[in-house]
Amino acid sequence: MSEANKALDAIVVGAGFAGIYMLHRLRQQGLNAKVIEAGTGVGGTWYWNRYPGARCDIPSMQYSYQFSEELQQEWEWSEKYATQGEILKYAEHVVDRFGLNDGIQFNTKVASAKYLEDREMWQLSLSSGETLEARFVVMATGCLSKPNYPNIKGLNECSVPVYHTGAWPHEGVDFTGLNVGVIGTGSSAIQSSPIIAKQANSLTIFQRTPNYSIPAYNEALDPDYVKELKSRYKEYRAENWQRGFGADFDDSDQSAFEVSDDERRTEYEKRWAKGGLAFLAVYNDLVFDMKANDTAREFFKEKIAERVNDPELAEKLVPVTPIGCKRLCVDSDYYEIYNQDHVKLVDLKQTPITEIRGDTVVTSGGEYKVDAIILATGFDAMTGAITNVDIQGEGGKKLQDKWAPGPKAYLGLATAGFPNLFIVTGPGSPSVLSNMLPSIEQHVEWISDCIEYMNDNQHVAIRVDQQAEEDWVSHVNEVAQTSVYPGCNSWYMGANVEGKTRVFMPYLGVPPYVEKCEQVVAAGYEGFVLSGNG
Ligand code: NA7
Repeated sequence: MSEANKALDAIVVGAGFAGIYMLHRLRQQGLNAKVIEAGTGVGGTWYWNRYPGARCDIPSMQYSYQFSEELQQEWEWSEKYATQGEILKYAEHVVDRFGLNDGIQFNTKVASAKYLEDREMWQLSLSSGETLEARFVVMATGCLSKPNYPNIKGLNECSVPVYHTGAWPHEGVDFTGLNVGVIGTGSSAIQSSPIIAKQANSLTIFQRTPNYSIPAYNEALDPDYVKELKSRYKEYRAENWQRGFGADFDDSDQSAFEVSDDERRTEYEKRWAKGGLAFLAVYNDLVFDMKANDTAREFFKEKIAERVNDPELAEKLVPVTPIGCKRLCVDSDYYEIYNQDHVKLVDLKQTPITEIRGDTVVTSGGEYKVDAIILATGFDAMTGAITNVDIQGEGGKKLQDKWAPGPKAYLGLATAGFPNLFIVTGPGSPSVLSNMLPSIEQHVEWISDCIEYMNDNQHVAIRVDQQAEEDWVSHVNEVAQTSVYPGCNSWYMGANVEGKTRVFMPYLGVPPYVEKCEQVVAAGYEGFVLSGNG
């Protein structure tokens, strides 16, 4: 066998937080693993999303690895919510610290992965023309990594520069004096628009669906707070594993209706004053009971009205969907930009975009001449980057075909018909409904422990049992139905991508999920079939 197609123990696709930790774990086991990464550097979503104002909406003291006590003690975050740049530096630091760089092949995409049934090996074709073989494949491709490009007539032929927030130029873009159009009003638009508004001559925001946003109140981290938290970091992390979203949102165990209207109002004000995603945990039924959710919706409506001077405009910015149903956004002065004369909102529900003609965005109600267009139109979330690779499993079955009616994966970790192929934070796991970094660590550790177990017991292949997968997918849906989440056209449902089947993809509830993963292992990988000499 030539050097080019020498067999590896494992190939990891993607060098984001999942891929780099996976490489570290596999190397610790003495395995020969390699990461294939499309970008020129590590960081995954934080490598690509370099738009102005990009930052994490989970507090930085929680959005970090916990596998190394030294790392978490030594790394210093500067702000409550870390910027994209700082998170990228952190990822680079981790790679240097654990000597992982030589295990990553950059500038290379995995085009296809084929399971060779006779040899129980995976064969991967790379954009570089190389072919690699490995026993295991780990898809560490991220949940928000394949940009969603809208199907708008004339977009590809338009005469002005078009930027997608999820594929932002590394050198940055200077919008000084330009007339800028932003399409979309999700988190990326809500984070970037206040900064772009400062530079641009005019900013026109094209809104299809309004989103809820709460202030971030970002600030420099208080050294005393950091010191105190670091003194009990391990315990703090352990506590967070017991919380519904796997993050410290100061979770309440009270229902919104256990308190009087006045008390509830006071509590909402308190949470608002703190800002951030923790608002969702103000009552334990906020995302489960529509009536509880309605009380918070009314509160948000008032808050938006307070922040926007023009009542008619404020009305257009108020969502009609339940809070949390689409991911709550966390902003720094988003609504306030609408009080500036040079910022305009175009409500696409009333006047949809019909085409982009040259330098003009044309809607059914008017024409908007722009110098640049920003597509803040999100991602083909959770499955897009996986099905982007032509994955062919047993019997020549393609994953794209299997998942066309909706993704099916057992625990979000693996999928029937594709032996020895693992997914980090795949559909059916808490992933985007949790603090991503701890969830990534939990998956990476589960997968690497499984590989170690297989090696120790001379197992050659691990397969998902079809029935276990069906049962798990039904359970994911049942749990989702008890909540407000399936109640709107969110990317959790795949509803933002034209033609994508609408299925609620993440699993709601970190503690029961982790418990299930542990039970599966304790029961000898229940729901999986291990083959070989074991
Ligand atoms: P999101 O949250 O998916 O937002 C995308 C926005 O783009 C949203 O407002 C969409 O409206 C809008 N969109 C998508 N396609 C179109 C078309 N064709 N025409 C007009 N508007 C469109 O992506 P983000 O990048 O902002 O955030 C993703 C996550 O990253 C976020 O939740 C955080 O976790 C970080 P829609 O709501 O679909 O009507």
